[in-house]
Amino acid sequence: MLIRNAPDLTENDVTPHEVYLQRRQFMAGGIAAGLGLAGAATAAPLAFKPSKWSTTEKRTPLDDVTSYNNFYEFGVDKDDPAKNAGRLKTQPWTIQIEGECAKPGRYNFEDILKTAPLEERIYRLRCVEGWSMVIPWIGFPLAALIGRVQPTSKAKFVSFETLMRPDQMIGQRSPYLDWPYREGLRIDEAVNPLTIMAVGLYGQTLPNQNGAPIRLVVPWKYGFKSIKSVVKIRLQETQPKTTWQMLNAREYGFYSNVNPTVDHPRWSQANERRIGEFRRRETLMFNGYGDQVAGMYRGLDLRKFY
Ligand SMILES: Nc1nc2c(c(=O)[nH]1)N[C@H]1C(S)=C(S)[C@@H](COP(=O)(O)O)O[C@H]1N2
Ligand SMILES: [Mo]
Repeated sequence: MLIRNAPDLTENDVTPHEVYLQRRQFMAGGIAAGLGLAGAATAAPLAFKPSKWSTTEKRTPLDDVTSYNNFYEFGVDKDDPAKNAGRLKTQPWTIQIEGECAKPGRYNFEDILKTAPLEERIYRLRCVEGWSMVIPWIGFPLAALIGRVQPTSKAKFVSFETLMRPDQMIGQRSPYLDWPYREGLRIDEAVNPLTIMAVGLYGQTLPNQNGAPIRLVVPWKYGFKSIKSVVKIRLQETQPKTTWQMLNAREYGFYSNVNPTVDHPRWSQANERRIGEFRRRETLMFNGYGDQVAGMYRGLDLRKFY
């Protein structure tokens, strides 16, 4: 793995999250994957109700939502997940829920689906790299799942892990990230009504490249917080380590709230390109969800806790 410093960069070099790797090593994995099953897993329709939390903004076309992705387990380029995620087996699937709760255990996906009625949540997603989309997710509040396992008073944070399966996730054969992918939230963020576990989009089960069969969606934070293909959730007293923070703590903090006034050390966060649009838009504080979430950060210095 090779991480270059800012002065060596040209615009063409600005690849996802500035992670660089030895191209040749990676290409070898790509060829192997090409022999496997490419393409999307079969999508199935889902029943859901609308939600008052949905934006009325124009939705990003399904084609863009499924073909322009970050999912480093399948490669670092935007088209890699669509090309390589088809070989991931998402059945059977379980989530291990552990730590500070009365009902820890291994919950299977079908059981987790019964946690709460499915809703459509049309949310903006703002990637830290400067692009955004509007995605009609189908999911249920994470608060409902956390409620089910009865957290103890020591549950101050929630940590999440993605599946580790290098034979099906070719990116995991290279150590450019410290696998498995990890994320975390404060407990109040986790149970905020905007925070959902998504199991579908555009009315159907999730395509593999979007994090099948179940992933987190936290719409007021940069996209990388919304961890895909979750297999482990832990309630804990201490703040968890997260993948991007472990890679570069100066550039990626634990909070990662969308904030146009705090630049990434190497680029501005003041505006963004909505996928499918030409003119850049102004980025909104908390990605436009301030009315629902700003109260959680009252008194917190958002320059320090970025
Ligand atoms: N496990 C895992 N989750 C992940 C990522 C990843 O590489 N691995 N990428 C993140 C980033 S950077 C973004 S912007 C969103 C993209 O979600 P989408 O592809 O569904 O739009 O997923 C996030 N979740
Ligand atoms: Mo991202």
